[in-house]
Parts: sequence; C-alpha cells; structure tokens
Amino acid sequence: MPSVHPTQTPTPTQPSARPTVPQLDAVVVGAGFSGLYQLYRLRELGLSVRVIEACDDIGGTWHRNRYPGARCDVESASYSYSFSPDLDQEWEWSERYATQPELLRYLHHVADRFGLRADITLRTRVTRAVYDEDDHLWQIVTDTGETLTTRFVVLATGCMSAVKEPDIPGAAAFEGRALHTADWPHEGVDLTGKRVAVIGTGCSGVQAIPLLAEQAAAVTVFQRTPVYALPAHNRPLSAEENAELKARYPQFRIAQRQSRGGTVFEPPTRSALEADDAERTAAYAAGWESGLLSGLLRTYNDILVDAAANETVAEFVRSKIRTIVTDPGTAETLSPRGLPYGTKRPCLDTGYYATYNKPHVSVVDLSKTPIVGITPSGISTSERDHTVDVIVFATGFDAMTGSQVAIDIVGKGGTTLQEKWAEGPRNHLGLLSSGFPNLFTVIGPLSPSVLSNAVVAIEQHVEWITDCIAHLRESDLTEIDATAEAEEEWCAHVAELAGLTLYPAVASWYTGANVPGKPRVFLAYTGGLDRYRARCDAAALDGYRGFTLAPPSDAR
Ligand code: N01
Repeated sequence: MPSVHPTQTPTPTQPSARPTVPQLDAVVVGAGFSGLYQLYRLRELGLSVRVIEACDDIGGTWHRNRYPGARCDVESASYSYSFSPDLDQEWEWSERYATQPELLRYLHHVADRFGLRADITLRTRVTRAVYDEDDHLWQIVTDTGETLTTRFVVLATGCMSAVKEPDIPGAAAFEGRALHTADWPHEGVDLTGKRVAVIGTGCSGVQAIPLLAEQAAAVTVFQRTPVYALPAHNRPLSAEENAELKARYPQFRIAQRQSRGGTVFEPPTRSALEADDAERTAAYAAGWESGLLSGLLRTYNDILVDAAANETVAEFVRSKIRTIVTDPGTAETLSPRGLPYGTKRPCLDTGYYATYNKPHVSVVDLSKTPIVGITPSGISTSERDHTVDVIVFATGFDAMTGSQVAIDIVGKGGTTLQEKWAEGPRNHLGLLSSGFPNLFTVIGPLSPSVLSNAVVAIEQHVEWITDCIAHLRESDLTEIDATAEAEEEWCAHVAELAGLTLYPAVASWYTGANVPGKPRVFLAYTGGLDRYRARCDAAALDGYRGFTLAPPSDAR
C-alpha cells in the first residue's frame, strides 16, 4: 500500500482526474476526542492520515462549548482516554468534574504528547465526499478548495456538533447580543449589569444559568420543558485522591471497558415496585447524594422500562425541587410532569434550582405563555414583551446525524447519505452504512454512544475501525461495506430494543424530535456498551460477518 509520510502535505488533484493511487490512506473528519485518538491509532499502523477540522483549533465539543459553567458530567477520571497508562499516570485532574478549560488543556496535552498536530489541518471544513466504485477511493472536497483522494474516511464529527439554529420567528431582528451556548465567544462575555434571557433548559442551560445569574443584573429563563437535574457535588480532588486513582487506574480501565455504559457499577437487579416507600426513598436519596449522573438510574432495574416505577423517581426529584425552591409556584413550574425520568437526558447541576431563589432570576413557563417571536428589543410571549440586552440560546443540536448529513456524501450508484437517511439513519452496528464503503463513523447513530460514557464508546469504535483497516490491508483488500441484510437486521434490532423502554415515546433529541422535519427514530443502541462491544468483536472474529470485503479492482 503506497503511503505518504505522515507530515507530508499531499498536493491537490483535479476532481476530474481519477487516480488509482490515493494521496492518503485515511482522512479523519474532526479533531475532538474521537478524531485525535483515531489519528493516533491509524498512524500506529503506518498509515498516512490527515485530520480535517473546521474549527481554528483542536478539541471538538470542548473547543466550542465555552459557555460559563461548561464541564463534563461524567467524573474526570472516567471521562478520559484509557489507551495510555503513561498518560493516566502523568495527568492530574483538579476537580471531580473537569471544567471545559481543563478538558481542553487535557486534549491539547494529548495532541502534543503524541505529536498529533502535524497531521491536523485546521480551519477547513469537509463539504463533500464522493465514492469511486472502480478504484475503491473517496474523493474529499473541502471549503478551502482542496480535493484529496483517500482509501478510508472516518467521520469523527461528534454527536453534538451541528448547532440547532433558533427556530423562533424574528431571531434575526434582535438588536441586542445573541449568543449560543455551543458557539460561545472565546474571549468570554461580560454580562455585568445586563438583562439576560436564556432560552432552553437542557444540560447546557442548566450548567450556564447559575453562572450567568452571578454576573447579570437580571436573568429570565424561557422554559419550554422542565428538566430533571441532580446535584453534582463537584469538588477539588486532593493529592491523596489523585494518588489513589493512579494506583487503581490499571484495574479501573479494564472494568470500564467491560462495563454496561463505560462507568463502573453493579447493575441493579430489583424493580422499584418491589420496594416499599421508605426503602425507595432511601435508595433515591443515596442516588441524589452520590453526585453521579446515573445516581438515580442505578437504584432499580425498571426505571427506564416501566412507567409506574419511573413515576416513583420522578416524584422524588419533584419533592427535592420543592425543598430547594422557596416559591411554591416557581418550584411547580420547574417540576417536570408527564415526562418519564431519564427519557430526556438528565443533567448534573451546581446550584441550578437554588438560583431561582435569587430575586433577579425568574422563569417564564412557555407551556402556558409560548414565545410569539423575538423582537428588536427582546422576547415576546403570548402574555407580554420581555425587554433584554442579551439572549442566550441554549437550544441544543441536530444531534447524532446532523454533522454527517451536513456533508454532501455520495456513495455507490450516486446515492447521497441525505437521501439514504431521509427516513432516519441506517447502518450496520453503527459503523458503516450500506452503499457507503470504507466510510466509518465514530459514536454516530445506532450505536451506544450518547447512552454511555462517550470516551469509552469512542475508544471502542476507534479500536474496532483500526483493527478492521489493519485486517483489510493485511489481506490486500480495499473495500468493506455493510450488507443490506445485516443493516436491515441491525436497524430492526436497535428499534426493537428501544421499543422495550420508555425512551421512544418522548419528544427529545434522542428521537430527533427537537429538529423540525427530522424523522422520528430512536437514535441510539439501548442494549449497553458491553453487549454492543461483544457483537462488534464477534462480527470481526467471524470474518466481518454482515459486511462484504472486496479486493482491488485489478485483482477482481
Ligand atoms: O440541548 P438540549 P443542550 N423555544 O436539546 C429548548 C450534551 N451536553 O445543549 O425540551 C423554546 O438538551 C428545549 O426545549 P424542549 C448532553 O448530551 C452535555 O442543553 O425541546 N425552547 C430544551 O430545553 C445534552 O443532552 C453536557 O421543549 C426551545 C433546550 O432548548 C446535549 O448535549 C453539557 C426551543 C435544548 O436542550 C444537548 O444539551 C451540555 C424553542 N424554539 C450538553 N428550541 C455535559 O455536561 C429548543 N428549546 C457533558
């Protein structure tokens, strides 16, 4: 296999010239957690790889989401790469839940430590990818006018990178400052003395609102759906805790990889309905106090599958909100009703509910008084006009599929990914979509991704993809594609498993319902990362069952 030296920049070719020798072995799209690790692994194989990143620096989600309060809600020790024991020993986390700046420092350290930067092209967006069926090559086009040919493409584009533009009439007319949590100015924003509106109370809004309220003169939260948020109980990590963590890292990393969701705990075996009130309350109180995102889900085994069991935990959270929020009307407004706990992603907060006790913070219940539009001076609801200086849109993302269909990807027979996914994403094992050979996805749709610790899920995908590419090269094969039958079976299996849970009935980004016109499909695999890993490994061991592997055209 011909290979360009990793640090050598290939010269562009004309789109019309059809090469038989690719300029690169692999193009990785995106330089976040996924793209950096994929680059590291593929370079280990001796491949020529180029990572193409739209932003002006590496870091992916942790580069872009710089809103006040942004931090991970999986413990730092767990939300970090496991592939390098040396990295584990040398990096020191300062807090139980790392802030966005610390996570970004970590990713920069990884890029420097493993010499990754030389193969990353920044400020360049992949706009188009076209598959050449004869040569088994992808032609990649960027917004800088470059065209590259490559054997393999890895979409490391992230689950939460396609920002959902505010679908509110008049947004463009606002004369104050409009900000989106996912596109926060790098230089920061001084909100001192400002009247700030926040639209959206998902994880981004929940993390941002307490910090915005520390600065702003007034904060008005426009809430369409109340959220379930648990206290993070974040704190600095002591030197002793770090030392203890480092001592147990080797065993911990193995346990993480074997776990159901990338965090280590004993899955519950009892139904919430088998327990009496006192026992349940004690279990939920312990879950609440644990400071863990899954603290309440770890208590009983039927919270996400049985509506009555779920209601017991939902009511527990509402009781906590009533305890924290002093005004009973505000507490009720903030209390989710008719929304099963956990079916929209729960949040970890630091002072979220208590922030509403501050006299300059208020919530507008959009279920009663919806937004009519945005005006030059603020936000108009069916009840009244709210004059503000700043609007913070915490309105989320076109999750899971948005970053992929944003690229004009043309597969076999001239079919585009947009066309193929018109009724929802289709692929085998969340890894390859039939008709789009050699185009792998890291933690995309129909894999456990967003239902697990993302970093553990990323490592599993990257390692499977790397092994697959190594196998193809060793066997002198140039193409892998998912079979239509295997894909059909996988999509049906994912939907069937999701159908056993309370998830699909709820309008959320998990189901695509947050984006107008997006097909309503449950987008993640609910069977657990451990079972998923076993299925992926079994398929590979069985000669890549469910996939077709092909030799180069001149060998056919
Ligand atoms: O986005 P969201 P997010 N008018 O889609 C509301 C991850 N994450 O950025 O629920 C009024 O969850 C919308 O209302 P509704 C995490 O996986 C992780 O907060 O659609 N409101 C909702 O309240 C998370 O789940 C961390 O009724 C409108 C909010 O905007 C995911 O990213 C931190 C509206 C959007 O919530 C997305 O979180 C942050 C409209 N027109 C995020 N449109 C970590 O801690 C939307 N909304 C790791």
